[in-house]
Amino acid sequence: MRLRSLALAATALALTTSLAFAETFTGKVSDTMCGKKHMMAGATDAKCIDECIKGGADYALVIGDKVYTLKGDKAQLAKLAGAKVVVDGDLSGDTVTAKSIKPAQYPRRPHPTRPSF
Ligand SMILES: [Cu+2]
Repeated sequence: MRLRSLALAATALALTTSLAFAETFTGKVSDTMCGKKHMMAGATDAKCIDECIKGGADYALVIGDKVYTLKGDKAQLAKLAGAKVVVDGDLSGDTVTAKSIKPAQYPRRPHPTRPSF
């Protein structure tokens, strides 16, 4: 009986843990100063983001029309400035706290169909 309730408790715990999930967000790395559009004349998006961060802005994740503040590894974000990324993290209000960030990949082609024997 005791073993059984332990197993149940473990299952319940596993369920709760998987419910406290990280969401996946796909968007473009920007900064909170510029948001969707970078205004710095003659500079690339990455350069503009770099300057804005130096000027005190936070990194931002632009998803469609929405601009979220993006908290994460700044060194990594600096490399991905202006790039399309896939972020695993938590959304709270307008802030995405990243657990992992990776460059977005183009959709994979379906596997070529193999002849069946
Ligand atoms: Cu900027």
